[in-house]
Amino acid sequence: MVDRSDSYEAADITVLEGLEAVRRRPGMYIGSTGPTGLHHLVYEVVDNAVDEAMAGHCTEVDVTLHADGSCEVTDNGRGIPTGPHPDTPEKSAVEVVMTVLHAGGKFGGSGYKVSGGLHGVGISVVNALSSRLAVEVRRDGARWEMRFSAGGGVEAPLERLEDLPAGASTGTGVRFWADPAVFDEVAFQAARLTERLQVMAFLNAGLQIRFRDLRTDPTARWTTYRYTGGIADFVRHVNASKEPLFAEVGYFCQAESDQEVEVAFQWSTAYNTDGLYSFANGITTTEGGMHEEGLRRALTGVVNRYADRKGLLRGVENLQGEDIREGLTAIVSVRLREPQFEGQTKSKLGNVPIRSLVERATNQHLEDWLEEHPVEARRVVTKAVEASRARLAARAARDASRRKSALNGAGLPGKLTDCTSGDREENELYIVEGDSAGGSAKKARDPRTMAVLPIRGKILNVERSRADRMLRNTEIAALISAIGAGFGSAGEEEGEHAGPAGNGRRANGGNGSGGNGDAGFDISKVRYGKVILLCDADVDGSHIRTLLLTFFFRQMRPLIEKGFVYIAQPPLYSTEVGRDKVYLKDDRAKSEFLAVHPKHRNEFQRLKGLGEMDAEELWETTLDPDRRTLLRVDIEEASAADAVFAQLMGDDVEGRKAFIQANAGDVRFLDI
Ligand code: 0RA
Repeated sequence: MVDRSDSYEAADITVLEGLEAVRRRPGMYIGSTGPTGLHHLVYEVVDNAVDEAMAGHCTEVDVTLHADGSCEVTDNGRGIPTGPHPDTPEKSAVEVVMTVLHAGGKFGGSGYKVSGGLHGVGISVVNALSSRLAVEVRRDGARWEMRFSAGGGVEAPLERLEDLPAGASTGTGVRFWADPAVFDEVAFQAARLTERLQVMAFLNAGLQIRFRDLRTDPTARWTTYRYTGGIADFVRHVNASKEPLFAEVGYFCQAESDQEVEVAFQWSTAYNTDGLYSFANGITTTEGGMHEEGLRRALTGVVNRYADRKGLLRGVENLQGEDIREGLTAIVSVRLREPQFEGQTKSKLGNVPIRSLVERATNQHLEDWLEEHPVEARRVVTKAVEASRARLAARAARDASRRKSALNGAGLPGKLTDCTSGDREENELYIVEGDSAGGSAKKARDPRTMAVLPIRGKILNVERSRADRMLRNTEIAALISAIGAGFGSAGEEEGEHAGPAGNGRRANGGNGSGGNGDAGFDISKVRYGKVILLCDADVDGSHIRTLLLTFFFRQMRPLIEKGFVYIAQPPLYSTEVGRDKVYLKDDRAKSEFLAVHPKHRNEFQRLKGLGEMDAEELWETTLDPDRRTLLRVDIEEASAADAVFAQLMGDDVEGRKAFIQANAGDVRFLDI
């Protein structure tokens, strides 16, 4: 017979080895030891509570940031079992859950468990990476507590603290101190937490999640997230600053053996096509995956069939997915066993069977919705038909402008004053704000290598208009032909056309040229080695610069990615030294100047516009390659920039104003 204390020790050693492994390679379990990993600790604990909620035993989760740096998560679930654990009867279940990797799951393999948690690592990982942790359980008529030391070692065994009155609520509370020996930084960011907690509340209809931050204000109140409408409320929230095509958000769900899908949707008058948000087991899947694919495919098929059946296509042969998705905000949330997260950032759902579930559910329920909502359906189809017409018109205009430039060799806009050198590498296109500054620039430039295109006032905000309207805008048209390389992305058409779905291969688009006629922007045809934005250093100038960059970002992205786009920096101040005028680039240059000229008493003029300088001054301060400073526009991460531009240029007018005002005069924010 085995000595009981022996086996206890043996089990103990295994436990410590498990938690030791987590401490040795934290990145394997929580992704990183930076801020992302730190916040992941909180989500891991909250996910456990959300699991209880999904099992129908918990309705409230409270998250508190304490002044001592700890984070506390309490719930009103069943409470972690306090009795002996079936596998190691000498230990309480609380101890096992907190110290054994992957033991967080409910014991005994009880049927339907779709757990959240990015890697489903379990709460023991939080313990391993904390310098201290205390767990409180209300269960079996009593309040219990157990404490752990740095790395998850047992500091005090599970203790029964007090009896609770009959009928007292059950639950679990976990308070942990993230270990500064593990993390680069252990201060939580409230905004980061609340953003995720709000999404969790949206994804779990009816669940109440509260948050409070007592670190700076010990009397801070709770912020409460609770949405009885679940993801339908989520769509309403996303569309809050938009103009919906119809009032009521559409919703459907379907469950099957061990997987389920929920979809909520609403169209607005917006022109964006990236309003699809997807989740798997409560985790955001920013790279998409099978659930998104299923939704896109079915959406395209269902709307096309409906439009055709009702005679709403009016001359348009076939609506493309992008036409139908224009202005759509949709959320698809799936729950499944063993989700496979793939892709660059492990945020793409790989489980193939979920695609057909989502596709079947959408085919059936969206078709019903369209039939039952004829007024709404007609608006949706009408918008998609308009989007389709606009897309075809833009393509025709693009083809025409390409033919024109092929015929007359140049087809250059009248406003452009071109340069003479044939060497693209040394050629520069100055895009200048305003006709008068344009005039100075034309006089000041080196005509061999510098071309000047004056842009009048605010160019069209391309974020808020369709391609055909964009092309009719003379400023934009001039920009496109001056640069000479077309615009837009090569017509990317997904394998999601109406008709037989096949197996994901692309069906013919039905409009002859397919994606190939739509060459899009071709960087090899760009006529200049540098495209330089020359705008005033005021709020208007910064707005125009942002509009131009948005245009490049949306329609000529490689131009930014390949480092062709620059920002000229006209000086901010001028002052007189004797009979000479001195220009100073910015405040730093001004203080450096004052350090060198401590006795300088003359005033500093703040230069408001480019128009205030004559040609010679403009050359000396801004154009002369030997003296100027150019800022290269550098997009490190296209997707991050994308979000910033959307926020900046999208429908949220107030948010955009605030952003531009906060950043006006500071061109550095453009170096995203
Ligand atoms: C193991 C088994 C059961 C619940 C839990 C763990 C549990 C863990 C956490 C972590 C935070 N809150 C939690 N709530 C519950 C099942 C309990 C039962 O069958 O009664």
